[in-house]
Formats: sequence, structure tokens, C-alpha cells
Amino acid sequence: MTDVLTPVLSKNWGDDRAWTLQAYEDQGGYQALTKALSMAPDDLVTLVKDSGLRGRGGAGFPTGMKWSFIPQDDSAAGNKPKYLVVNADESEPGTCKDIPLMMASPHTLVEGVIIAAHAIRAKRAFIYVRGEVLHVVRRLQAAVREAYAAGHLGSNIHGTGVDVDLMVHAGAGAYICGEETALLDSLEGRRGQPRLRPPFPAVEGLYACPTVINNVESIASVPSIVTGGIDWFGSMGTEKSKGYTLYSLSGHVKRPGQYEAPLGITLRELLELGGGMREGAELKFWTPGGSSTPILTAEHLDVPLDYEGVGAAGSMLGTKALQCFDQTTSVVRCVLRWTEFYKHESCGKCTPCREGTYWLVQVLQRLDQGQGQPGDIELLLDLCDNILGRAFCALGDGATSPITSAIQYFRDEFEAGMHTPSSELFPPVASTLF
Ligand code: L3W
Repeated sequence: MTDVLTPVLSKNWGDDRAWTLQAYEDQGGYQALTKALSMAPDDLVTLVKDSGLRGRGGAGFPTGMKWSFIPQDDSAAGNKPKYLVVNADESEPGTCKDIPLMMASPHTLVEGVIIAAHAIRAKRAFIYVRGEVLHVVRRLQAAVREAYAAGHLGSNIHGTGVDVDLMVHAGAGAYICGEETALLDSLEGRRGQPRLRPPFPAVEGLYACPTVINNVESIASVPSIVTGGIDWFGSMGTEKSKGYTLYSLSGHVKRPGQYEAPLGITLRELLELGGGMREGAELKFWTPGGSSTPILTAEHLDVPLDYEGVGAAGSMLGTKALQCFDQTTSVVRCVLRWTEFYKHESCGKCTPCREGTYWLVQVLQRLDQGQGQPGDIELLLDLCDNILGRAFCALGDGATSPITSAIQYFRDEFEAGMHTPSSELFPPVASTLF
């Protein structure tokens, strides 16, 4: 079964001091950079476009297409500075792929940044890291220092005339700053709140200049595409969701962790790799892409984990954070915990999200305590309906996903909340996650 694994990004994670420049170069690191610097920027954009790489941060937007939006003509926009920003603000509940990647192999990301910056003709790049993870900030800063000392970064890189400066910026620990435009406001020194789109960052991003924002895993995948080529990359995955990716397996499973496998693998196969559910645990429900994606159930074990397959099953692949819950878990309590998170993290800019998440928590709390009122399920659905598509950014939409899907699959548990507390229906046990 382990032949299903396709370790590319994670291939050296177990090596001694894999994060050092020496170890990375010993494994062939920075050879993709040499090749990329000999290529014309437009050819690099075409290569990434043709590879079919899709953004690994949640939306699955085609990476090469995003790069091609950066104006390079003689227009006013084309003459502005261009920026590359890496979204390393990983905070989606259950998602823990970018942080291990940056800890174990920061140079894969740094190499990807230099190649991507060259492709879009950006002379300045930023990695915006989640503020709480100081160890990651330090590791990235050390890698950037090493890359400068080796001449991989800075002016006239290896005599090619290409200039790229890279700065690591630590956020202050706000989930909303993973939303790309809030991230830009935060990077500019303002309070992180989303901007209205359009204009998209590709047209007006950092300091109102054309900006590409990509997830850590997307950028870290680029060196392997430059070296391996599009046929190699396309030999993994599916027709529309190509390549390998990192899945974060967590919850009531025997061996939680990161599993690098092709897009299109199923949860059943990944669970086999992860040793299955824990002793005595049966899969009750799971998230395909973190708590912002509608939950699925044991019926969906054979859904292909690609953008199309998960979409057809009524959810989203999102960040590929597979949180698995067993029969001892109260759906109502779990959904309440997630909703409390969204309420806490709502930036407050728009009313549907700010007020809506507050009211959702109120209603879920009374259902959790067995004090629900007649009509509460309809009230929850109505509140979700008033948030979905009406909030300023995806945080509001994401907050509604676990609620509406949980009611769809486990309505009886919400009905039970009219008279019985979750703690009686599902008494907490040692393995209770929430
Ligand atoms: C130029 C156009 N650019 C779209 C760009 C846009 C963005 C990308 C995708 O949310 C999802 C969300 C979370 N011209 C463009 C264009 N673009 N049209 O393409 O855009 P979009 O709006 O589809 O998604 P998004 O706003 O990037 C991301 C879901 O991911 N998610 C992730 C959460 C993870 C975190 C975290 O850990 N920090 O927040 C989980 O499911 O719910 O649906 O770059 O500019 N015409």
C-alpha cells in the first residue's frame, strides 16, 4: 500500500538536519533554480500553466494562470513593481502541512520563491508566516540568510542579471490574515481585514501593485515541476487535479500525520496508510479540507480526493485536512467548537459574519446543553442562509459549511438538543477531541 505514497516535498523530512542548505543541496536542491534562471520568465509561466498545478491553499485556482494575470506590458500597471507573496498563515482547523514543510525543508520553499519571482518578474518577495509559530519564523529566516550567503538571493543572482530579495514577515496570529487581501493589509502595516475583490491582487495587490499570492505548498511544488517536467507531474493525480499533494490526517486515527500522495486518492486508502481508525473506533464523519468545508460521512470513504470528486460529493477539497471523528463524538459539540472559533476569528468588518457567527454560537450552545427551543434548527439554517454569499470574504461562508452539512447528515442529534445535553448523549471519553 505504501507504493501509493509519492514523497516529493516530504522525501527528506526524516533526514538529519534536512533543513540546512548543505543537506538540501546534497539532495539536488537549487538545481531547479539553475535551470529556471536559464529560462525566459514567460516560458516558466507556460510550464507551470501546462503542468496543471492548482493552488494548494484551499481554492485550487490554477497557479500558472494566476501568474499569467500579472501585467507585463507597457501599460501603467505593467510598469509598476511586481510582488510575490507566500501565504504561510496556515490556521485552518485540522490543517498542518505547511508548517512541517517549512520546518523540515525551508529551502524547497525558498527555491520555489526565487523561481516564481523570476517567472512574474518580481524583484521583491515576502513570506507571511503565522505569528504564533516563532520556531518556523526562525527556521525560515535562517534559510533565507543561507540562501543570500550562497548567492541564490540578492542582486544579479549567479550572474544572470536576475534580482530577488526575500523577506520573512511574522503576522500577529489572526486566522483572517490567511485571507489573501487581509494578509496584504497586515503586511502593509494595517489591521488585517479583507479588501473588496475585484480588483484581485494580480491587478492591485501589495502597495496597489500587481501581486501574486500563493500558498506555501503551491510554491514549494514548483522546483519539482521545473526539474521533473509536466509529463512526470501529470503522471500523478487525475485529469483535472494533477500531481501529488500533502494530506493532513488527524482525529481518531491510529497514525495521524502528513501523507503525501496523488490527488484522487480516497480516504479509505489514506486510512489504510495511517493504520486505520483507532481500536474500537468507527468513522462517523470527517472533513475533507478543514472545518470550512462541508463534513462528509462513512458513505464517502471512496470519494476521490480531488477538486472534482469532493465537489461532486457536496463538499470541497480545501486544504486537504482530513479530520476523522468516531462514534463517540457529538456532532453538535464539534460544530459548536468550530463555530466558536469562527466567531472569535471574525474580523468584524462585515455584519453578516460578525453578528451571524455570534448568533450561531448562541443557538448551538443551547442545543449542546439540551436547552434548544422549537424552531432552532430552522433558525440555524436561516442564519447560515443570511451569511452564505453575503459576507465580505470566505470566513463567513466557511463558518456555515459545517453547520448546514451536519444538519443534513445528523439532524436527529440537533433535534435531541431540544431536551438532552450532548454530554449525556455522548459522554466525554479519554479520546474525546472536543
Ligand atoms: C485574478 C480573477 N485572480 C480568482 C485568485 C484569487 C485567489 C485565488 C482563489 O479562498 C478558499 C476559501 C477557504 N482574476 C480571479 C483571481 N482569483 N479569480 O484565485 O480565489 P478564491 O476566491 O476562489 O478563493 P480564496 O479567497 O483564495 C480560499 C478555503 O480556501 N479554505 C482555506 C482555508 C485556509 C486558511 C489558512 O489556513 N490560513 O485560511 C479551506 O477550505 O474557505 O474557500 O488568489 O485572487 N478573476
